[in-house]
Amino acid sequence: MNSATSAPPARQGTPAAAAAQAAAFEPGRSSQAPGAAARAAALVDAATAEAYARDGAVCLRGLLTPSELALLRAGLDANLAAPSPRTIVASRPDDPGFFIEDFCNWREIAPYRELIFGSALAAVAARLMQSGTARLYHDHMLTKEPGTRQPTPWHQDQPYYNVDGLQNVSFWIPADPVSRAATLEFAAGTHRGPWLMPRTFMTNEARWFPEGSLAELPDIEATRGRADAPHPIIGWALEPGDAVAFHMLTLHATGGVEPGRRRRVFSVRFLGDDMRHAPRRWKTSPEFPGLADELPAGAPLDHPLFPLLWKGADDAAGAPV
Ligand SMILES: O=C(O)CCC(=O)C(=O)O
Repeated sequence: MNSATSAPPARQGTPAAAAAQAAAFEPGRSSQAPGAAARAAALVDAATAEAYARDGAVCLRGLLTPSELALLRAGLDANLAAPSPRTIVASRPDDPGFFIEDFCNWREIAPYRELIFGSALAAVAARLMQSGTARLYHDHMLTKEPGTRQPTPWHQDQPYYNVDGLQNVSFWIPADPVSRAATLEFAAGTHRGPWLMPRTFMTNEARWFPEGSLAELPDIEATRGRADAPHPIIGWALEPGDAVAFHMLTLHATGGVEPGRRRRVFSVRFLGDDMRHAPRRWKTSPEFPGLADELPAGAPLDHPLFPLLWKGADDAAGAPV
């Protein structure tokens, strides 16, 4: 998502520098984290995989272990103490709270990296995507401080991204308890398409596509709670360690957060076998400056910025579902 009220500053460094930095983590790191296949098999049984394919969103209870949750919190602390140049403030100046986002920090923030490389996230992603491989796309921190009113309106993520394809997943992982009222909600089944007109969150102006060139968002709220809703709204209250997983085309939204309740979230996004580089004419969120010069349109995202973190093992537990 991109709810920026202010444009992010230019990304520091070149893709080549970033690639060199990323490569430092590559040798000997197949990222087949010990036990990941078994944990993924336990978290994503056949019913969960089916629900993901049907609805484009599922709840995963206990996705993170307590030590992984500690890494997440350490990463968030470091990130919030020293936001990157990519940070954006996504709430209005008169909002009683504060909504801050940051992107693509796994190379700089060691606890984020350890969490992403050392957990079962990639293996879980592969099972949900029904993909033999899982490649990291990017990480995205979204923190709403207590009392933040700024909602995140219904939107699809993929129009903001530089990737095409169907096998993808984002994990939305809160570090704080999230009530049913403040959780991320999904319009079930919208991941099957079509692409819907992206609009600015503040002013509702069409973005990148000329008015009328894409279908408009259906009025998801109009059928909230109705048995005949074409796209039922689904969502779950979450405890720290739980997460929701959703497709990059699934319409999703959240409200603000209650006074006295902080909501720190880390979204980690993965790409499966069929995902391809799709340089856009518009500024993507996040941006990957210079990448279009290194990776042709239509190519797999085989680049150190997007490390391959999972390759289906020979054993049944590691194989794609
Ligand atoms: O956390 C939020 O407010 C929105 C999350 C979102 O849109 C995303 O992770 O793609």
